[in-house]
Amino acid sequence: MATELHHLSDYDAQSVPDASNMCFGIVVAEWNPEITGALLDGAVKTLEKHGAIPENIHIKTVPGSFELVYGAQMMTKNDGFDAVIILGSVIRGETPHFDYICQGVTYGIARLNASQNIPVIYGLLTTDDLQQAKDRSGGKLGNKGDECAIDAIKMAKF
Ligand code: RBF
Repeated sequence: MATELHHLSDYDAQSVPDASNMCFGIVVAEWNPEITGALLDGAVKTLEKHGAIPENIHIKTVPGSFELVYGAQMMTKNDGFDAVIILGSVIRGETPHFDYICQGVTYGIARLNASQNIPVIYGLLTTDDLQQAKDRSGGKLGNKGDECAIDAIKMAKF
């Protein structure tokens, strides 16, 4: 699981299906916008790199990561999408809030995946500090947004 052992933007391009006929929904949280903006940038660029056309990438924002579950649920009810990606960044603070938000989002997205027919890809960075989030959103450990795009294409094909 340790991201130190896994560069988030490294993948075998041969194993990625063509995405030119696929339609994607992305829900992105507004909290920590420097991070979530970089995640979104990575996800969109990687989807397009594998053939997705910009008109078939639909982006919606929600106020914070906790709202990602609702946003994803609304998107899974739209039959037009082949996969939905959620993007958020939760950074540990001084109160237990971090744990509640992370658990809520994780459980909510898992439930959606078990109950809906459209795969929802989990792009939530849960880090102890801002630097760890930067490292994973285009920094030294790659970009979680790239990884989510590849997972979305593969799961859409699945
Ligand atoms: N949302 C995030 O996406 N990332 C955070 O790091 C984050 N930290 C929060 C810390 C506190 C103390 C509170 C009250 C909210 C935080 N939120 C964060 C917002 C949360 O996901 C949600 O938008 C709000 O709780 C409203 O439902």
